[in-house]
Order: sequence, then C-alpha cells, then structure tokens
Amino acid sequence: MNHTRRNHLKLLGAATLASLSPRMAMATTDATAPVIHEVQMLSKDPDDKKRRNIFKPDLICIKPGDTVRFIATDKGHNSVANTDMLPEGAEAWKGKISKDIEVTLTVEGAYGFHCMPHRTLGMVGLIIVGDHSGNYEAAKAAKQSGKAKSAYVDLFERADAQLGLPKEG
Ligand SMILES: [Cu+2]
Repeated sequence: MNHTRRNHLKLLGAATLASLSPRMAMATTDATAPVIHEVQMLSKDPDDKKRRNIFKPDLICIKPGDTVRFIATDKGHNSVANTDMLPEGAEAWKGKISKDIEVTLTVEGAYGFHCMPHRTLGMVGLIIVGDHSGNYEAAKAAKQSGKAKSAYVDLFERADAQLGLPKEG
C-alpha cells in the first residue's frame, strides 16, 4: 500500500467518525467537555397531538457540569426544581413563565422538576447527573400529587431501564 492510499483511508476513517451522532463525534475529541442539553416546554407534542403540556425530553442523563436549557417553545410554561427531589447541596431553580432558563448541574444525583401551572397535570421531568445513587431512592419516594404521581412512576421506570437497574417486582 503506498502512502497516498494510506492517507486516503485515514481520512475516510475520520469522515466516518464525523458522520456519527454529534454526541459520539464529540466524544472522540473531548469526552469531558460540558454539553448543553435542550428541553422544550410544549403545550402540544408535535409528534403526538394527544400529548399536551409536556417537557420534551422529560428524562435526561447528563454529566456533572453539563447545562440543561429549558426552551419556551410554547407559551405558558416554566421549569422549577422540585425541592424534595434534589441531591444534597444542589441549588434549586425557578424559571419565569414563558421564558427560557439554563441551569448548570454540578452535583451528582437525581433532579426532579416541574412546570408550575401544569404540575398536577403531569408536566414534570427527571434529570440524572452522573452517579444517580446518592438521592435516587429518596427522589423516587417523594410525594406527588395528581397526575405527577403516574408521570413519575413512568419516569423512574424509564430511568431504571436507562441506568440498567433491576426491575422492581
Ligand atoms: Cu406547563
């Protein structure tokens, strides 16, 4: 194999890596670089019009130091941390209605959040930062009202699966 051909193959390899998902491509350059994760606040899910008043996505697993940007795509929503679903030492946040808010999460653990006007309609979400274990069970056991209750049962089921935890009987 001559030099030119070898260089060509090298380039091809780089191009293949770059065509992978942005996250994976980023991981090849700097796995520790902070990432901004976007969560939309929606009155209607454009992919399923029957789903109303939602955070999309409503479950994310991120690294310590990453930022979550809540985007007021639709009006009438906000993002507020559930004060009983935060790791010890983590700061709570409270966004204004119809406004974007960015939070940078450095403390590892589970973070619950909700939309103030639609909390009991089930407009809630869950963020796992790094190692979930510190307050995960406590967050799971937090009291919920209205439809937030079934929403969190569903969220923790999906989080368990994503974290590779055994199914509860
Ligand atoms: Cu809302």
